[in-house]
Amino acid sequence: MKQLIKNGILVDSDGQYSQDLLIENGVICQRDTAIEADSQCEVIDASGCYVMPGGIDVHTHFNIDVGIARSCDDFFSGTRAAACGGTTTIIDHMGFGPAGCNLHHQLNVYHQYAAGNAAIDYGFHGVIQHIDDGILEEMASMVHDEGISSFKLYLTYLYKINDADVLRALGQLRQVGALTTVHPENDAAIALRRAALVAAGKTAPIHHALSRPLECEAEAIGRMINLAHLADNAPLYIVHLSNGLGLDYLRLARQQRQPVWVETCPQYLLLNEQCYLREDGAKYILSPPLRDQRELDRLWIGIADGSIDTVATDHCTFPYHQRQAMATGDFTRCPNGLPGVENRMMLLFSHGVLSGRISPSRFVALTSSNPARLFGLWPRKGNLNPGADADVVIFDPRQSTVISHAWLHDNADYSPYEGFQCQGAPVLTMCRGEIVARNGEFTGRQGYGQFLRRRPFNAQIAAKMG
Ligand code: DUC
Ligand code: ZN
Ligand code: ZN
Ligand code: ZN
Repeated sequence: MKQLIKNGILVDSDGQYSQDLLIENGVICQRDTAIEADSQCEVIDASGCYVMPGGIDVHTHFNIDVGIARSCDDFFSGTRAAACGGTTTIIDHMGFGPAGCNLHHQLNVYHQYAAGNAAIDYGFHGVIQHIDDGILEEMASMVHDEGISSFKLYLTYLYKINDADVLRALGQLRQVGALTTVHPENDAAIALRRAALVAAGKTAPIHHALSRPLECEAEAIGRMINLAHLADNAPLYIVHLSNGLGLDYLRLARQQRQPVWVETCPQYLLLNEQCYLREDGAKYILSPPLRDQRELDRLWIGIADGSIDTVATDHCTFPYHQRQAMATGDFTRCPNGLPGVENRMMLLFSHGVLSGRISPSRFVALTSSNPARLFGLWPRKGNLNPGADADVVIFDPRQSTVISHAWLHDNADYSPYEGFQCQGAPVLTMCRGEIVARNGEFTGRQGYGQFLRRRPFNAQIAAKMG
């Protein structure tokens, strides 16, 4: 089976080229100017469009049990929505398991969730919910036998770990070739503020934001940077950055050549804390919370100047009706998280590329190449070079859309981006040569997605990020 994508503008993280792309059996076999189609070739005309590596969303929470509720997108509905939005690979963050469970326990649970369900390729980030000798010992086999080369620690929530355990985890993960990722928020500061707000009867959605201001996040980012430095410069990845002060700490560490990287998400670039003052403010409760517009502006500077490395979604869906029923006006009872896996690519393309903030190449770096390089998928994913999987998204910059939950493919009952105008739309998504979405419609198959055994973290590959 051969396919030829003709007449488009090929974009990778290095530049853009008037080239055609020849695909054979799901793998890219040639990229060149004016490739001739032979009789067995299916020809896909990409005139006027950008042809880019399929999106890699390295932060989703499908089917996650957050203790008070389970998110409503599973590995099928979540990956179906991702495919329709131009994403061909996701890496899901495992949720917490039973107290005391080991790393392989959660891995088995997640294999069961995803196998036979995912419509695009997938991997998992491990979760460290406690540290003991057994967990430290298991880490090597998770990386080398299971293909799990990144893990997440939480500094808040039920299974937050203390600084000594953070140091032990960072040191061991560095040694076994894994990247440590972290949800950085200062738990004690949040608990104190939250208790004061609740005691004063202040439980509206805006008080969620006031209970965990940006200092709580920035402090934890600064602490993690220093702990990683202490752990013999362990590689560190900060998830879902929402503020400029944390970014400044990261810039300082990077200037000193510390191996630290950072992700942000469309919600922190495009939605501000005014959302909490709306009548439907509960739709926007997530952690870290949405911030003041000045923080959004600072993050956009980081998107443009290269100091932010990836854009992922943190897709974690609780329907509005469930939020209302559970919260009954009290933010502390509302499950946290926003949907968005289907809109990441179009939002960043429209508000980043077509509004002139970033180049098409930088878009590819943020949405695909950098994630592949950091998370052990390069060179199989994240590029359009011969030998790579034929994971491709074709973006038509002439198409405009208004986002409405009515045409999205997740299981939520709302979109936080309802009514957003987007210029440019993904018109075709291909995962290993299979067309899994066309013009916003799902054309793939439940269970088509393959588990990706990721390579160990590689500092040389990470150093070449765009
Ligand atoms: N924050 C959320 O809002 N939801 C899921 C997990 C997280 O860190
Ligand atoms: Zn988080
Ligand atoms: Zn998350
Ligand atoms: Zn549809």
